Amino acid sequence: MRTVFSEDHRLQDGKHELLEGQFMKAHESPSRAEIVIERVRSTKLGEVLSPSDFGLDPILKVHDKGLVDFLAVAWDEWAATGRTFDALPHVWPVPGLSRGALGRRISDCIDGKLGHYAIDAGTPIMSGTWAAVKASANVALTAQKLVATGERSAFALCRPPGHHAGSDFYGGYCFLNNAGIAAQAFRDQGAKRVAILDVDYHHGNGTQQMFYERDDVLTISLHADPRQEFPYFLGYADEMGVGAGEGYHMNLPLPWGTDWRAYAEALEIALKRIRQYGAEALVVSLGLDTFEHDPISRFKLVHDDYQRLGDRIAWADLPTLFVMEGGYAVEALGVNTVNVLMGFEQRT
Ligand code: SP5
Ligand code: ZN
Repeated sequence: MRTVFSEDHRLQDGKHELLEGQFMKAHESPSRAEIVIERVRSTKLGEVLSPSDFGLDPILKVHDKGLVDFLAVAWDEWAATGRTFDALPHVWPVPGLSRGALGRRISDCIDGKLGHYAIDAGTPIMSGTWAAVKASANVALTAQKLVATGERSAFALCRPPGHHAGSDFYGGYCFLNNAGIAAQAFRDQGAKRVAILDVDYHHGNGTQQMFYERDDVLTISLHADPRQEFPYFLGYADEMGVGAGEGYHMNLPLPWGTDWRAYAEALEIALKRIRQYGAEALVVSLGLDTFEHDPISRFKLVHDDYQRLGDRIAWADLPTLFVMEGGYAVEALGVNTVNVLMGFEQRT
């Protein structure tokens, strides 16, 4: 399997995030991608390619121009106030602070704009953020092209991750939805039906929102129950799509402490639905934060389970694009990620 990777990921290097009320060292760090690419190389998984530049068009197919334009200038506007530290929001337009039928006003002030576009205070913006974010989307699109032009699978080693970013919001360490952008590219290149399987520990709220009213992209997320976990407000089992999209979204929330046994049962439900749907391509939002030692998560998957995960995904028998999402037990991240990819390849 070939991997697409860009050194530009290093330009996203947040100092801090607000996590559970405390300002702490950012978990989503450059070391994450470095350890994964090292493992890809040392295991000789396959060739490593640099991304091509696809420009903004494929991004704007699934993201609002307002968000994209904001991300491009957010740091400059923040820095223009004289602030030399990472940009984070601190106030949000919750319903009681909103104008209802009058519509959302976007403040002229950078702090108002950050609150408008961000869902959390855990996703720092700095001078290199936009360059890293664009490179991450290009990594996904380059790997997507490999699969669309005949490769059985490819690995997009994206960083920053994407699945918490929706059409018009960012957060959860994510800015643009790399998996969603890639799924849309499959559609635009002729695939009639595409499935996105999200195995990150956290609910793929951005992916859900992006495709919620569509039946041409089936979205399924296995994740920690939002009763217990971020993003709290979405990810419940009764969210199944609306309008044309009704029946084309599936949430499989699982409790803290979930191990492979329970995880595999939910995974089987997801994969059977994907087969039945008749997808022509599969995009996997590959988060490894389900690992037993992940510092911010509470599932109990072990190293070998990731090979099983790859093997099960291969059972769907579809052209498959793996897109890197979360995973914060950095020491183990290279092994766990490549275990999934090797497990996938060994079945085929
Ligand atoms: C891509 C990705 O994995 N993003 C994850 C962002 C998670 N940020 C907030 C985590 C909050 C963890 N604590 C929840 C515990 C209890 N209620
Ligand atoms: Zn996650």
